[in-house]
Formats: sequence, C-alpha cells, structure tokens
Amino acid sequence: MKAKLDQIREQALTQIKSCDTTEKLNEIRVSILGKKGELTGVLKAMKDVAPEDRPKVGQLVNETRAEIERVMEEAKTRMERAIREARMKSEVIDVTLPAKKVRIGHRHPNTIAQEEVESIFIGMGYEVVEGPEIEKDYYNFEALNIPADHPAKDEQDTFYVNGDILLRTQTSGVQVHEMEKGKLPIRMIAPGRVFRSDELDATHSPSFHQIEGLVVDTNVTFADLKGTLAQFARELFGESTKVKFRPHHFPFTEPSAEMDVTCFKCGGAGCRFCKGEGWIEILGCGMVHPNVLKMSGIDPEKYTGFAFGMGLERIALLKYEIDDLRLLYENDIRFLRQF
Ligand code: 2U9
Repeated sequence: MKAKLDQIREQALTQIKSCDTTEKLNEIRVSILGKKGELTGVLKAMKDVAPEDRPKVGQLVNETRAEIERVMEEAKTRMERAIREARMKSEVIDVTLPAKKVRIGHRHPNTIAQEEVESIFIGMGYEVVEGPEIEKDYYNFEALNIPADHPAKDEQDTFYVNGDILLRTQTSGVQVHEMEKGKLPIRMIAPGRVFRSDELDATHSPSFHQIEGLVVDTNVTFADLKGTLAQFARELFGESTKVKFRPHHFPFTEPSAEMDVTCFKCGGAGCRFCKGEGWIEILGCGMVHPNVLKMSGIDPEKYTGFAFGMGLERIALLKYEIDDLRLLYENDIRFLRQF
C-alpha cells in the first residue's frame, strides 16, 4: 500500500511540475483526488486492509493527499501570479508616448466676421438686437414702405408660411419692432439669417445672413451716415480705406446710396481682386424714409435717421479672400480651420 501511495505521490508531483495552465492542473486534481481518482481508489480499497493496519494506512493516505494538495496550491498560486504579471506587462502605459491631440472647435468665418462687425458698432455705442426669422408680411414689407403691389416686393416675394406670415427676406423687421417700442434715440444693429428664393451658386444662396443698422435721433443727417460708415470701413478693412457713395434706390430710405470701399488688395489702383475697378461694393444705406418713421409712430418732423444693410457672407468672402460662397455652407473642417 505504501509503495502504491508513493507511486501516486511521485506521479502527481511530476505531473504538477510540468503543468502550465490552471485548466490542466484541475484535470490532474480530478484524476487523483476526484471521485474516481487514484487516491480515492486507494481509500476505497481500505476495506481490504487488515483492521489493525487501517489507522496507519489511513494516516499515510491523508499525508499523501495533504502533500499533493499543498503542491497543487503552490502551483496554482505560481500560475496565477505569472498570468497577472504577464497582463500587467502587456497593459503597461508608456507615459513617455506623445499625448493624443485633442482638436477643439473653431469659429466659422461667418461668425468671426459677424463678431468683428458687431464689435466695431458696439465701440460706437450701438446695441445688438436680434429678432424672429419668421415674420409678419407687415414687418418685412409694409412697414418698410413696400406695399403689396411694389415691384421691390416681387424680387423677394418668397417662402410664405401663409398669406400673412413668411420667412424674413431682410432683418429690417427687427428695427421696426424697436421703433414701435417708442424709446428714442435708437442706435442699433440687427444681425441674422434671412431667406430669398435664389438658386445656390458662387455668390447667391436661398439663405444667408445680413447685418442691418439703424440710428434714429434728432438732427441725424447724411453727414452722420457718411462719417459712421467711413469709420466702420476703416476699422474693418484698414486705416487707409477710402469710401465712395453711389446714388441708389431703396423703398425704405430716401436718399439712398451704395457704399464702395477702396480695394484693400491694391489700395485702389485696380487689380484682379477688384476686377480692375479699384473699388469694392460692400453695403447699401440711406436716410430712413419719412413714411417708415411715421408708420412706426415716430414724428419725421422731429426725428430723422439713417440705416444701412450688408450681406455678412459677402463681408466674410472679401475679408478672407474666399471665391465661392458655397464653401461657407459645406462645413468642411479642413476649409474652416484656415480662418
Ligand atoms: C428700417 C429702415 C431702413 C436697411 C437697409 C440696405 C440699405 C441694403 C442690402 C445689402 C445687401 C441687403 O443683404 S443685402 O442684399 N441692404 O442695401 N438695407 S438700407 O434699411 C432699413 C432697415 C430698417 C426700419
């Protein structure tokens, strides 16, 4: 019996020594200590041992079992440690590697241009006022001296929600709302999205942005308009910028004009950028029409005002020398990142 036990122990220890996975170790455990295991077989054979020898043999079996279990436990601990160490090695973080670049957002060129225009007018004491993109026909047309049968309405007669409500074609309604409040003087700009039934091409879009301005006070003259807009042009395009006013017609202003600035590329000599003109048109303006003041409850005998309007995209295209409006709407991050 002793010889059998020694053989079982020796065999077990050799197997455990050469075992390299916990699964295999478990198989060894079952084959020796399991229900049908070899050592269990020895225990079952105790009935054949002489009663007086049984305690001695029993003790031998228990000692063998204890030793095998101890060696197995040691092997298990050794294997688990090896697994843990291998994992720690493979998961090690190399703190000397360069960090992943985090790309933070970027303002859109339109936004940059809008904020620049806003900050110039804020510097001159203007307030920035926003208003609804969905507007009543009255505030978009009628209150601006554009009656139902006016040809100017034809060009912009578009995007109606119903007979009376539309997507605004200009931000002018914001100024009308402000005039109706009856708080004078007014010195404001109104930036925002507008809608027209234009096909999308390099210079047109069915939805673009405007910045309009309005000043209403006593003794406001065309000289104030010229001085203000000349100062604006110098701040936006550079100190040496000159301005030129060409007579024009708008239903809501009288007299009306369009303002050109000297080309900031060639200084007015004429180049490819200004198409040889030396001048670039940037906005429309004029003295607020007396009818417009009257309709909003302001006495045109006491008060006068000037107004102006510009397309924000046009300003952004000029300032950043972008030759196609559509690039502003595609939101290709490789394009946007340049500004
Ligand atoms: C009120 C009274 C007058 C706003 C003005 C313009 C001239 C103008 C265009 C520029 C390019 C529109 O985006 S564009 O196509 N705008 O030329 N806008 S005066 O006049 C107003 C506004 C509100 C109550």
